[in-house]
Amino acid sequence: MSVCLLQIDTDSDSNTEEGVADQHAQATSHKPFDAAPAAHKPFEKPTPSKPAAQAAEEEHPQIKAFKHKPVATPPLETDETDEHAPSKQQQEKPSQPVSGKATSPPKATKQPTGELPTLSADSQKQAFVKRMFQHAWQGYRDFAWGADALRPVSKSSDNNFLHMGATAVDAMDTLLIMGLMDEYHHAEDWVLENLHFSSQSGVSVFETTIRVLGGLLAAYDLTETLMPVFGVDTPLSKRRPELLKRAQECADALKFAFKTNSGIPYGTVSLGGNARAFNPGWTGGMSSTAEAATLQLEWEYLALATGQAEYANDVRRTMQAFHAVEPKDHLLPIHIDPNTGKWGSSNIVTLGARGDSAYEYLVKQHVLSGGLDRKRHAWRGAAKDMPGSVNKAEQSAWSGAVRGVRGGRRQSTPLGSWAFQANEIAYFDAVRSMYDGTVHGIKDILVHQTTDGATETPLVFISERLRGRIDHKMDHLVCFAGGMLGLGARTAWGAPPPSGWDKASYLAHVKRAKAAGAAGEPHADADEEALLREQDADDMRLAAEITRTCHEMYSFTATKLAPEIVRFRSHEKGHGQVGAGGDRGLGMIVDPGAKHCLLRPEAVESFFVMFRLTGDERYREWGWEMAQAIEAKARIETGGYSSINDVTHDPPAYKDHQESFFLAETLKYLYLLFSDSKLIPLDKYVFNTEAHPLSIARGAQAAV
Ligand code: DMJ
Repeated sequence: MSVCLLQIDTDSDSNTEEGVADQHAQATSHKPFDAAPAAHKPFEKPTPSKPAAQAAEEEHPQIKAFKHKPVATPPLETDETDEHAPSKQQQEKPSQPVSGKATSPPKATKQPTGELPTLSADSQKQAFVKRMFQHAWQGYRDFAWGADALRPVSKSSDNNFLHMGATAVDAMDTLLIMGLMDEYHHAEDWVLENLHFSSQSGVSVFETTIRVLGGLLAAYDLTETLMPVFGVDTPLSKRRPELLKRAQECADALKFAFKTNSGIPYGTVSLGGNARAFNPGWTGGMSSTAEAATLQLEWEYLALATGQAEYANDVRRTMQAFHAVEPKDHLLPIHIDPNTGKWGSSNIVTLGARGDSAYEYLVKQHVLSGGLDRKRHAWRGAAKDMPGSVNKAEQSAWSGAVRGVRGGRRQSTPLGSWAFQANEIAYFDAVRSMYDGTVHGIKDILVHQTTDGATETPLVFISERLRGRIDHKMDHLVCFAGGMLGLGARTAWGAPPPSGWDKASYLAHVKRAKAAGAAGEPHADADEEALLREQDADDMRLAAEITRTCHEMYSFTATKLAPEIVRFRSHEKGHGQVGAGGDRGLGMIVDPGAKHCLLRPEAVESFFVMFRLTGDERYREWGWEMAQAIEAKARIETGGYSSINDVTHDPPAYKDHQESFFLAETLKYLYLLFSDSKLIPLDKYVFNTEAHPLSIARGAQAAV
């Protein structure tokens, strides 16, 4: 057994873009990347945004705690660069009144600290979801085997996305989790015999990372870590080592995308003879924030599993680049220039397309490094399991630095040194602090609620900001945020100052607390813990509210399926708000330009995470309603489920497409929602953004 210690080097670079990118790909020529080393500075804790003291006007009491200040809303303006932005006409004409009575939010029944609840399975519903998966898989196997996706209505295939058998590799770990071993081995054989990274052109670095690299790594992980669940003492696949090898080949094929001036990777690569990394012309040379900042879990894990630090170096350099330009309000614009490392001029902030998983990975990097219990930080495990190849001098420098960290004397050591490697905790501390800052920004600026609706309970939503103007619009993609906020609350430390504290006095307080604590443990001071819990509880409330809104996005349509985008009515004037008058329902409408449904996972992802964190049965009820709606409206008898064109029209018309994430994510989260809490527990695994579970603190355990 050996463990790798990660080394940050200072001479690589990069950038990327989001799930819609492939539709726009018109590869044009690009600046060749050059390899000038970027200046680096050790991470410092970012300054948390100061909570606004003033109470938000006209607030519903239940969200007062997490909405700190009103947002200035200058005149409407359409941002042409946002592909999801509806036309002005669409904004001014809400298409349909809505009606219905909103449910009240589930209570965050458990304190955000303490043990996770023990939950038993609902076996009948779990079996139902498994049959759904088998039906989806059968369609793919019969009509699209080896292609990226199934076209279930025409019984044909789509291979224009990655050209990597995306569904097969994306679904492997779901097959394992469901115990469908014959199908798993069939898929694994196909992947190991046929999936190579040598000829694909114009593929997304992000999509390949989250679906293919993530899929391979999760299969590698679960074939070992699920052994106790299966009651066996040998790995679930003899070919397990080949999975890691293939994952490494995948990363090796992509890694030149990181060779940019800034550390922000390019979004697209062409492999093979004419290999190049670039951002297509339609991006204006920009990388997308979500894409560049959603590679870290997979590449970090690969570094730990292979013992090769270079994979982590690339993605940490990307994090440094983001850290260097972190805005004062901590909200991340969705475009960034890989050459300069500066934000693009579009100035759009969203937790939807091109922003979403950047926020998610900030908190999940921290989780991967140590999990729900900070004491399990990888470096602690690593400290006792030093690799044999490390010499004595290095070992003692490393242990000295660990002691420094433990003693609360954070060292500002140059990146790339052994001391910095030992200072892993400082790295993840910095990333976690970025996350904490973004949560403040989200609460201060983006969180709003409906007003004037007929419902007793307003809907809380996360809006977008377009060049300084708030747009009361929410993509289904944003629904991941319920789970993210819940997870963040359960793993909080180093949180920004709670409401009522100014930064300076809070930091002084934390410093005193740390100095007083035995061995400098960050949470050694009870008073500090109480403050952090207040913040965590607040985040849990917001998590529950956002998740409830996402449930309403399903239950208020004719098909009981959610549209791609909704808009909200609110007194707070904003860009694209639902107009006053007529609408006496939820204060939410289907965006007229985005009525389709791709059977996306984000809402059920939050149901699953929130159920595992709180044990509130309502999340299971909501998941069950969703499963029933998918079964009723999207099932194609000959095999598979189809995305639909318009959720407001029943019966709906089919898009004739089954996305790979429907098998990788939607059905996996549904299955796990009804499983007992011992299957893929949240304190042992972290899910990548494509729902591929990776063992936490793998570095402390990995047999290389
Ligand atoms: C998936 O590929 C991932 O969940 C990604 O983070 C967002 N888009 C799709 C699912 O909606």
